[in-house]
Amino acid sequence: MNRRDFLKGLAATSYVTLSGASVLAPLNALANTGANANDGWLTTGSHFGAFKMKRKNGVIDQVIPFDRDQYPTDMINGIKGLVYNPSRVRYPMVRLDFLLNGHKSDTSQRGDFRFVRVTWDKALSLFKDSLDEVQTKYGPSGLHAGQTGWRATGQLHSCTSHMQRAVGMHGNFIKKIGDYSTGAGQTIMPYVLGSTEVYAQGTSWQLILQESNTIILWSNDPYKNLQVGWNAETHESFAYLAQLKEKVKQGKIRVISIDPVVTKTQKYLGCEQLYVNPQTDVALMLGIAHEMVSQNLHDKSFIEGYSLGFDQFLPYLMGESDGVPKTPEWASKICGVSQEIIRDLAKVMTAGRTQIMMGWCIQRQQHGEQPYWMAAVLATMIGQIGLPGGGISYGHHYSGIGVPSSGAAAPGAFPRNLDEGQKPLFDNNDFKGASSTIPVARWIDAILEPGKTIEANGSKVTYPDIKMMVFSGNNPWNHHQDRNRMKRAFHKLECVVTIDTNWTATCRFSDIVLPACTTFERNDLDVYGSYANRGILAMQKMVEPLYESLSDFEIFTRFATLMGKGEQYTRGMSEFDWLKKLYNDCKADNDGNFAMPDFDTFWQQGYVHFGEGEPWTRHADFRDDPEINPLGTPSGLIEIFSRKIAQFNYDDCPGHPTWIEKTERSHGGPGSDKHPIWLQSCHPDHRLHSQMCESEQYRATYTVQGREPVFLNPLDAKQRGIKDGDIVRVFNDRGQLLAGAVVSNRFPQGIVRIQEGAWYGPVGKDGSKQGGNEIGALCSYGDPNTLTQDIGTSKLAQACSAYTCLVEFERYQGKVPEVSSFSGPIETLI
Ligand SMILES: Nc1nc2c(c(=O)[nH]1)N[C@H]1C(S)=C(S)[C@@H](COP(=O)(O)OP(=O)(O)OC[C@H]3O[C@@H](n4cnc5c(=O)[nH]c(N)nc54)[C@H](O)[C@@H]3O)O[C@H]1N2
Ligand SMILES: Nc1nc2c(c(=O)[nH]1)N[C@H]1C(S)=C(S)[C@@H](COP(=O)(O)OP(=O)(O)OC[C@H]3O[C@@H](n4cnc5c(=O)[nH]c(N)nc54)[C@H](O)[C@@H]3O)O[C@H]1N2
Ligand SMILES: [Mo]
Repeated sequence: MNRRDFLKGLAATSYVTLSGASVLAPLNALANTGANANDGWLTTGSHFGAFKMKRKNGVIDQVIPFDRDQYPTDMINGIKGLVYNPSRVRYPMVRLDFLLNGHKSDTSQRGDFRFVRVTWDKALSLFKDSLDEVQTKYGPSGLHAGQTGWRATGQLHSCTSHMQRAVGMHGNFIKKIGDYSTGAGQTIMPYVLGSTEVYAQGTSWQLILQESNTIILWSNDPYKNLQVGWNAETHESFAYLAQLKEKVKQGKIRVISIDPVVTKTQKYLGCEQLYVNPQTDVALMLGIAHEMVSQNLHDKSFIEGYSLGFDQFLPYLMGESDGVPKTPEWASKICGVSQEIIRDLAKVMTAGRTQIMMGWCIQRQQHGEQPYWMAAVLATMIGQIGLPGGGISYGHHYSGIGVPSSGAAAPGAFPRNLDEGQKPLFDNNDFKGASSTIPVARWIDAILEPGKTIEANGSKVTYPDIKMMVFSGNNPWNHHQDRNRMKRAFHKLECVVTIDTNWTATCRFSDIVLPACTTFERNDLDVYGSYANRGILAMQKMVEPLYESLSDFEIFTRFATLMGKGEQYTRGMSEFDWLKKLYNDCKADNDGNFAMPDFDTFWQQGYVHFGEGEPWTRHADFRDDPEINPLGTPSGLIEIFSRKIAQFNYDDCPGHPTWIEKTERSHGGPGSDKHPIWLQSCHPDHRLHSQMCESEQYRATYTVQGREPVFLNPLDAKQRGIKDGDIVRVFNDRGQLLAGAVVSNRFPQGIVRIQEGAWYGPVGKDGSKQGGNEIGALCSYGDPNTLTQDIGTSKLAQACSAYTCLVEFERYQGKVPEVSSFSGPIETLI
C-alpha cells in the first residue's frame, strides 16, 4: 500500500470502532484526564511504523501514517485494536488453585483458565514471596527469567529490561543464548564469514539496483517481512522494491525466488519462482556447485585468495569421499528441481553480477546451519563477495537492512542489568553445577530433563532444574514449539509469572498475571528506522493506562519498592527524567556531527531527523585487502571447511556443508507415508507474531469462520473433500487444531501454511475453555505450534526447528467449538 492509497481508503471506510459494550463501558469511565488531556494529534511509533494519532474525548479516534512514511503497512488499521480489545488484561489476577495452595498447587490445572482478581499489592507480594521461596529452596538455578521477545518499541519502557532489572535485584537467574529468529544462522556464520551476518548491515539497495544482473531471493519474502521493524519502522526499503519491480519489468534485473510457495514478494515483483521441495535446498545448492566445477565455471582465483578448505570440500562434492557425486541428477531427485534448471542456474549465477539474498526461514529447520554455510560456499565459488550488487546477504528482508544508515549515535535505553556495585537481595551465584545460560529454544527440554548434559556449539550445557519462570515482552505459548510437550513441562513448574498487556496463552498458563499498559498509554522515545537510524521519534502518550494496567516501569518500581530498592531501581528518576536523560545523552554523543534541539523542542516537534546515509558495500574492505581487513573467522578467510567445527565431531554438523536427511520431510522423505503434508508456519502478513491477533476488527479481515486461515493446495483440498471456507482439522501425533480453509494455487501439493502468531485456544474434549489444560486438547483457533517439533537444529546451534514438521488434515465433521483464545479467563470468586 502506498501513502496516497492509504489516505484515500481512510476517507472511504468507516474506521475501526470499539467492540463489545463490556469494553466500551469501563473505557469511558476511565477516559483520559492526564497530562496530555487536550484532544488533538500526537506522534508515536511502533514496530509497524510511526504515525499520528488523534485523540477525541480522551479516546484514540484516528491513526494515520507519519508524514515521512511513504509506504505504510496495512497493519496500521489494526493499531487501535491493540488498545481497545476484549483480550486486555484489566486487573492483576492469580490462578485459582495457586491462590489457594501457592507452590503446592495442582499444576495440572494450569491452563484451565480459572483466575481470581486481586489487588496490585497482593499480586506483587505473592510474586515476591514466590521468588523468595525459590531462591531459598533452590537458589538461582531454580529461576528462569531470561527469555526475551518482541515486546513493544520504546527505549525507556522496553518491558523485558524492566522485568530483568527488577528480578535481578531480587536474585540471579537462568538466562538464554541465541534467539528463535536466527538461532542456527547466527551460530554457524561466525565460523564461515566471521560475523553473525544475519544482523549485519547489508550492501545498500541503490548499489544492488545499479549493479546486479541477477538477484536470488532464497527462502525470502521481503515484501511481507519488511512491514515491521525492530524499532519504529520507516518502510524505506519499499521504495527500492518498487524500483526493483520496474527493473524486472524492463528486463534489466532477473529476480528468481527459490521457494516452495509463491510469495507475496514474487507476486509484487512479477519475478520468477523456482519451486524446491521443502527442506532440500542444500541438495539443490550442491547440485549447482557440482555443475560449476564440472563446467569449470567457478572462480578459482577468488577461492584461492579469499577462502580456506575448498580442497577438503571438493572430494565430498565430487563423491570421492562418500561415493555419492552431488551431480544435478542426484540433487534433482531430492529437491524436485529439474537437472536442466540446476545446470542453467550454475550458468546464470556465474554469468553476470549475482546477489544472493537469504531469508531466515530456511535455517529454522533441522540442520538449519547447512543451507547457510552451503550458500556462502556457492557465493565464494561465484567469486563476487565484496562487490556491489554481488555476493551474499542474510538480512535484506529485515528491519530495513540495505537502507544506508545515517551514522548518528542512537539513544541508549533503560538498563536491563543492575548498576555497578548493586547487589541482589539473594546474593547467590551457586547454580549447583548447572549451566546458568542455556540455548534459547531448549528451555522446555531443560524443565523436562533437569541435569541432562547436551552439546552446544563446542561446549557442554547441563540443564538446571527450573522451578519458576517469569515472562515479560515475550509470548512463549506462541513462540515455542509443541504445545502438549509444553503442558507436560509446565506441570513441573511451581510458579509462573507473566506481565503482559493481553490475555495471551502464556498468561493462561501462568499463576500470576500482571496487567501492563500498551505502549500508547505511556511516554517514550525510539529510534526511527532500525538499521537506517533515520532519527529520533517521540512516542507521546495517547491515553491513560486502561483499567488497572500500569506501565512496566511503574510495575517494577512498585516491585522494587517492596524489596526496599525503589530508589536504586529508578535511580530516583521519573518517566520524564529518564526520557530527558536518554535524549540528552544522545545529543551529547552526536555533538558536532548531528544537530539535535533541546528536549522540549524535540518533544513538541515529535521528531529529530538525522538525514540520509551513504551507500555502502558489505565485505568490500575484505575484498580490497584480506590481510589488512580479515574476516572474524579463525583464519581471517571464508571457511569452506572449518577445522574448529570438525573438531567438535558432531554427526549432525560436520566440518563442511553437508546434505543430511531430516527426521520429518514431505515429498517422499521420512515420515511422509503417515503424515504426508509439510506445515510451514511462516511469519504472518497481518501481524507481528502474536501481536495484533487480539485486534478484533482487523483480525476479522483475514479469519475464516473466526479461525486462523490454513492455506491449502486446490488438489490436496479436493482429495479431502474440502472447499474454500470450510473448517479443517490439522493434526499429527503431537497435536491437533482447527483452522479455516483458504484454497490457493500459491501453495503446491503437499504443503500447507498456517502463520505463526495465531493465538493458542485449547478446548477440552467437551469443547470447554476450562478443559484447555488437557493434554491433546484441540486448538480452537489454529496455532501451528500445536503441531511443530521441539528439537534442536543440531549439536552446534541447538536452535528452533519449527519447519521440520509433517501433518495431515481433514474436513472437520464434529461440533465446532467456540474460539477460546480471545475472551480472557474464567473469573472466579473465592
Ligand atoms: N512455528 C513457528 N514458531 C515461531 C516462529 C516461526 O517462524 N514458526 N518464529 C519464531 C521467531 S523468529 C520469533 S522472533 C518468535 C516471536 O515470539 P515472541 O517475541 O514471543 O512474540 P510476540 O508475539 O511478539 O510476543 C511479545 C509479547 O509481548 C507483549 N507485549 C507487547 N508490549 C508489551 C509491553 O509494553 N509490556 C509487556 N509486559 N508486554 C508487552 C505482547 O502482548 C506479546 O504477548 O516466535 C518464534 N516462533
Ligand atoms: N509481517 C511480518 N513481518 C515480519 C515478522 C512478522 O511477524 N510479521 N517477523 C519478523 C521476524 S522476528 C523475523 S525472524 C523475520 C522472519 O523472516 P523469515 O524467516 O525469512 O520469514 P518467513 O516469511 O517465515 O519465511 C520466508 C520464506 O521462506 C520460505 N521457506 C520456508 N522453508 C523453506 C525451505 O525449506 N526452502 C526454501 N527455499 N524456502 C523456504 C517460505 O515459504 C517463505 O516464503 O520476519 C520479520 N518480519
Ligand atoms: Mo524473529
